[in-house]
Amino acid sequence: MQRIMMIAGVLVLLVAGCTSAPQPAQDAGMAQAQQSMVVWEDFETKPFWFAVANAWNDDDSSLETRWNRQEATHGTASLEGVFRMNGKNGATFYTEEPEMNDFSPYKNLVVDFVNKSDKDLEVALVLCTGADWVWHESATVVLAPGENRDVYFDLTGSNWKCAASNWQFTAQVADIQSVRRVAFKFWGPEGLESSVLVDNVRLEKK
Ligand SMILES: [Ca+2]
Repeated sequence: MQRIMMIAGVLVLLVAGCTSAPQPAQDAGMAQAQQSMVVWEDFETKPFWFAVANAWNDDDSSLETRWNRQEATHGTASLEGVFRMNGKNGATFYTEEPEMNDFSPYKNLVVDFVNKSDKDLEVALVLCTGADWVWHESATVVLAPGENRDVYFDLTGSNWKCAASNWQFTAQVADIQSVRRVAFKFWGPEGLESSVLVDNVRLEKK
C-alpha cells in the first residue's frame, strides 16, 4: 500500500512537472524571439520607395513602385516593384535616408518577398553607407515563383562586394551605423515582365 502511495505521489509530481514546468520557459523563449526582431519597414503607410528606372542612366530594368494595399505577408500592405528585365542590368528599388539608419546593433536583415513571375529571380540587398554613400552589395538569393518568406541577409559577414574589394565578395559593410540608402536589386531572364512584393523588413538583434 505504502509503495502504491509512493508511486502515485511520484506520478502526481511527474504530471505536475510536465504540465506546468515547461510553460514559463516556452513563454520566455517566444518573448525572446519576438524581442530579437524589430520591424524596420512594413509598408503599412505610403512608402517612400522608388524604382531606379532611367534615373541613373545605367540600364536598370525597374519600371515603377506601387503601394500594394491588397496583398501583404504582414499587415495589409506591401511594396510592389514592377520590372521588365532588359538583359543588361537588374531591377533596383530603393529608399534613402531612412529614419532608422543605424544597423550596427543587428546581425541580419530579414524580409519577405513574393515573386509574382513564373520564373526564378535573384535578389541582392544593397546598403549605401557613410558620408560617401559607399555601395555595398550582398551575395544574391534565389527567389522561386510565389512566396519567399524570411529571406536572411547577413549584415556582419565578409561576403559583400564594393569598390574597395574590387567588386569581389570579400568585404564587410563599412559605416553600417550610417545607412543612407537601402535597395533590393533583382535579376531575371531577359524579357521577363512582372513584379515582386516586398514586405515585413525586419532587423534581427545581435
Ligand atoms: Ca506589410
